[in-house]
Amino acid sequence: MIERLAQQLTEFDPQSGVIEGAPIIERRLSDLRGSFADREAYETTLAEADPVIYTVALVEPAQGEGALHYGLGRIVPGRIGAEYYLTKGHLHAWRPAAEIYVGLSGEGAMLLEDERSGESRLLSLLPNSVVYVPGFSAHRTINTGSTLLTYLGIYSAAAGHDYSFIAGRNFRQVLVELDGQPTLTERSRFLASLQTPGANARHE
Ligand code: S6P
Ligand code: ZN
Repeated sequence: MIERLAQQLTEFDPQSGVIEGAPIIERRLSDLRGSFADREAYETTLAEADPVIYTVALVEPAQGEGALHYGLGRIVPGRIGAEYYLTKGHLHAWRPAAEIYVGLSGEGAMLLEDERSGESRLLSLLPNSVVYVPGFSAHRTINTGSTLLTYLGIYSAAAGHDYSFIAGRNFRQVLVELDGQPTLTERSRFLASLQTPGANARHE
């Protein structure tokens, strides 16, 4: 008899972020302390409410060499100060492990940062688009739209998550709304612009 894997076939609902039978990780604003650049805006918002920023439904049908895991991510729209709602971001504990992201709904972006070169790259995450995240890349997903951003992330069961990079110094770049447009700018430059009202964080 053929042995069938648990969760070999699943159905998902991007609107609710639910995959039948899969556990859901819920990240609220309070779980994202240190993720957003504008600390004052973060504390002010958190004093009023602690909304769910994103959820991930996790499917782990098998373990071990060659096996795959995947997650259904769902980020609500919004900003803390000028910075769009985002995921914490991580490197894979097994650094060479790549990942595939498939955009399902909404408008967003993936910010990648190569751990070895420090190089940043911003890639659109849109419905019917696929983003390849190479190994050794810290990656974070960002909702730049006004609706839910949903996607599937598919990765090696052996990849693992390393969040210490983010807890340490965060990404070098931030994606902020400037003049109504998503704009990638250096974190240090953006932080300096917060200290100097009227200053422009844009690269001139
Ligand atoms: C896992 C994959 C995604 C993220 C999800 C949440 O390798 O990249 O499923 O877990 O986008 O992000 P984070 O940074 O909170 O794990
Ligand atoms: Zn990942």
